[in-house]
Amino acid sequence: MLLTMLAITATFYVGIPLRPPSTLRARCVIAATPKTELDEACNVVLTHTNTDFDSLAGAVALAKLWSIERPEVPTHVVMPRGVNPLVGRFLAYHKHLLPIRGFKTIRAVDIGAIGVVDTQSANRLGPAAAWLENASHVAVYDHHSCVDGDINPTELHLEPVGSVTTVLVEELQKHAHKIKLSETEATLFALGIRADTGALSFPSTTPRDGRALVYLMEQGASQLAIAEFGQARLSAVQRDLLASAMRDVQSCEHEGLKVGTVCLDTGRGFVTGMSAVCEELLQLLSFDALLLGITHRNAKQQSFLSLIGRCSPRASAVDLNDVMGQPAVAVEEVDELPRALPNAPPSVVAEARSLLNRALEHVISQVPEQPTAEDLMTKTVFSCSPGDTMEEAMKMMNRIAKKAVPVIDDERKLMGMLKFSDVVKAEQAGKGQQLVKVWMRRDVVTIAPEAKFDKVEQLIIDTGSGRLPVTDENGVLLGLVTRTDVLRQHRMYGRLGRGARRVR
Ligand SMILES: [Mn+2]
Repeated sequence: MLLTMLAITATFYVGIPLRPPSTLRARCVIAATPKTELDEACNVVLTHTNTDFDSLAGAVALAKLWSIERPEVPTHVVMPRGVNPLVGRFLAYHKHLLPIRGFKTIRAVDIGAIGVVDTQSANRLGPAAAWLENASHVAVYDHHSCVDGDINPTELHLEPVGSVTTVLVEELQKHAHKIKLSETEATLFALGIRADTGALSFPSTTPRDGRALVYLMEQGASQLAIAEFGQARLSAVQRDLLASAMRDVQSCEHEGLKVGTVCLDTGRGFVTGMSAVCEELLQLLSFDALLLGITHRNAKQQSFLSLIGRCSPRASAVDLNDVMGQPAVAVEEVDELPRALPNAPPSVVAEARSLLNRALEHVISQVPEQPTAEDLMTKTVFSCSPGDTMEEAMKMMNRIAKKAVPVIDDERKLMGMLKFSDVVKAEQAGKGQQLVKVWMRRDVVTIAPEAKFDKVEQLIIDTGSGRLPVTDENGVLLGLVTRTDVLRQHRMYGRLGRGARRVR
């Protein structure tokens, strides 16, 4: 069946790009192997496969650290299999300035100590995993907690920071009197920290990452080089695929989140850097969650599907690891064929779409139901009556420190809103004895108690009033939803507890 033709590979977040057939890559490496550098005792620091900036920077930093901690033999940095496109571009300009050696140029018997950075799993070391058995000493530096590593290290440095480079820069900083960083090193380390912390914006970022970045700037990290090499640039092929994706993406709303799915076909083999395309699409079309499926074929015309998922901070409840981790089990009939994929056989298109739909259902099942206006609102609301004088209203509003209060009649029916600025105006004009009903604003936007959070949020943002009265079908005031309630729902601020309601 078709199913055997399709393999699922999952990448998520600043994704792990899929690798091209390894045979091709291996052939290149063998051809480039110099024979003269063999037979030399050394230490080795390994990045993980598909090396990203954090693992390369961490590895170079550890090699630098070992140049003073283990000075007897040289320490080489080895990237066991493949680098991501950003790192590839950086290396094209800087490789000669870094202590990098090809995997094939090192004999296992020559290796003393091995350093592993940015992972605790042997299967992320590609062919270099075999070296671990011979090593006299294995040091692991990582920042991923909650992973079950299968490397049994002699020393483990596991720190809850945003990037592993931060841990090693802190170590180097302790030896600042002995070793100076080159501009290239400071720049690479800064790129490592920026990549894994989203330039200090990801939730996993800590003050330690910020301090390490400041230190690297002081050590001469080049802001120009960071701007040049830290930014993904779409290739012509990536741009074409992005254009197709923008045309064909299907979008749905679920519990206030905009979720998109799109299936693309490369028309040929694997295309690197599709996670950058996914990211661009998410930003350009303001999706909260986006699933991108890409079909491609190998030299034997076997079809593959790569799935990439990205989420905005609003979709924090979605766990893409969980979605992508699902096995590609039985595929049932597909009722609707997408317009995209002109180059792929229809059967592959249908199967890819079906797998994508399954992933979409999984994402949707993870999104919690939104709270309603009734869930969000404050029920104990200060109010005044239409018959109160402006002077009385002013005294009350000064006491409770509110910028506006609802005006309700004896049956709690909402008559209007009274603004503090109007109260002040009345006072200044000597009209403090006039009644509230003369001054109150009658054109008030209200919301029903069953309205969902996204509607409430949109109204609060659009009206700019900062508070929205919740009324029943008879116009009776039930409560108020405020900006603070909206912010609290987004959980951006840890200290926005109940006390924060007092903010004017
Ligand atoms: Mn990392």
